[in-house]
Amino acid sequence: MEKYSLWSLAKHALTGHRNWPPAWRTVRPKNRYDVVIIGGGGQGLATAYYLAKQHGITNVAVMEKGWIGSGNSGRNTTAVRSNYFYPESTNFFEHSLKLYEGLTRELNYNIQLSQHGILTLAHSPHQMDLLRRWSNSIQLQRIDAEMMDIGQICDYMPALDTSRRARYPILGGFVQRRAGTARHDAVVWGYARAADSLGVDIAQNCEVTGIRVVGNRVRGVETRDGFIEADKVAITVAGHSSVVAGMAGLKLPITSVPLQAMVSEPVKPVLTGILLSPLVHAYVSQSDRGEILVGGRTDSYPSYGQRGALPATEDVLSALLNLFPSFSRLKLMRQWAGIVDISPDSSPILGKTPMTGLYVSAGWGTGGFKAIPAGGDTLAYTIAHDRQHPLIEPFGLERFVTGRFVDEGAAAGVNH
Ligand code: FAD
Ligand code: PYC
Repeated sequence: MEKYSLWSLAKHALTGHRNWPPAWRTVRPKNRYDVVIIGGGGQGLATAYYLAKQHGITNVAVMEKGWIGSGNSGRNTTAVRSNYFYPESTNFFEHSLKLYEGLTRELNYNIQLSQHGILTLAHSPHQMDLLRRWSNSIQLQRIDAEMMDIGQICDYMPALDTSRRARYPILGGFVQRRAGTARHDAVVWGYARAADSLGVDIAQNCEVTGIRVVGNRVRGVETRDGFIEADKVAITVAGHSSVVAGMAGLKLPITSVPLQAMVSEPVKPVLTGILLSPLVHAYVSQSDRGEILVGGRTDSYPSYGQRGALPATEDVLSALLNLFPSFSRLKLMRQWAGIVDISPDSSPILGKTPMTGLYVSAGWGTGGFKAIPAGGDTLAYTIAHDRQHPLIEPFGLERFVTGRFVDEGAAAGVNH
């Protein structure tokens, strides 16, 4: 792996980047691997990286039907935080946030982590009580969270309409200051480059069309270029989890719906951190380029169209203007969507399946970007030992039989 010193950066800039080496190899997949990972998003690439780095398992292929990061990992709004409600979730997401805090160094790739906080608003006394309960629960788990009164909110985010005239006046909120954003492409490319340098094969434009199962044991995957034998197969395909799991005869309790995001023209810095209003239903931040980035509710019906429908776009924009009336003068530049896979309790489905050698990372819904380091780390452990990592024991498929849900709908950030 090339080390990027100031000198090498200057040399590449002066030569028009013509001799810049590719960050990962272009491979033709082999006939056999120890582990095949289906899906080259952040979760799949991180799993491959930790398999090689932590467990010495390097005969691994990541099979991606398009280009890496072309799914939700390259379409999300990049929020990273660990302010969930139940200890099962906060333990897992705090592990992820800590891994994010060291990731630039770990991967030798600048993931542009920016910890300017996430502020969640309350617009009624009842919501204030809920936020106090939520932030107390997080503090009891020794994770940072603090309540803010209206004066503190004015100082933190002056562009926000904090007047009593607002359509939904703001009463207060709570902030997690270590939360923030990380550059999504960089997270994907950083894991890809590091996994490749440890010997992992990354095969792009290589769709998996079937999973071969004999008896109750996985034997490998079918692709357009033929069969690839594998002892273990992991499904990390976000919006297509039910489709791909169905290839092995596995039924997942997942609904797939589009989730949109959009950006304005760039403006000078006006926002610090991320703002979330569960009532008007929008979350807002400002990208490094200066665009106002906004998202909100999912579309109302299941679909595999990666575009999103107009009613949700209108709702999100109207929510944005409730919070920031001055943004009505901005031009909207781009809108896009990804397909998110939502589980009944809004928590991930992670780890072993009833089939020997088949593992799954699904049900991330609207929140799996922040979970990429911990999802990869814990799934790699689970694959290597064929034993659920302790942090993801609560997130196994069997909870839909036992009824031990981890209901994080209220903390998921945006509604499902
Ligand atoms: P993906 O990145 O979707 O990767 C799956 C890959 O599998 C894709 O590249 C796809 O092409 C590939 N694939 C599918 N089928 C096959 C096949 N048959 N063969 C081979 N490859 C296949 N999360 C947060 O934490 N914070 C946020 O702020 C946030 N905002 C979001 C905003 C939007 C608009 C969206 C859509 C999502 C958001 N999320 C957010 C959710 C987050 O993006 C996802 O949970 C996360 O990226 C999932 O990662 P993944 O690697 O599992 O999936
Ligand atoms: O999970 O924090 C989140 C999130 C914010 C916007 C979409 N998802």
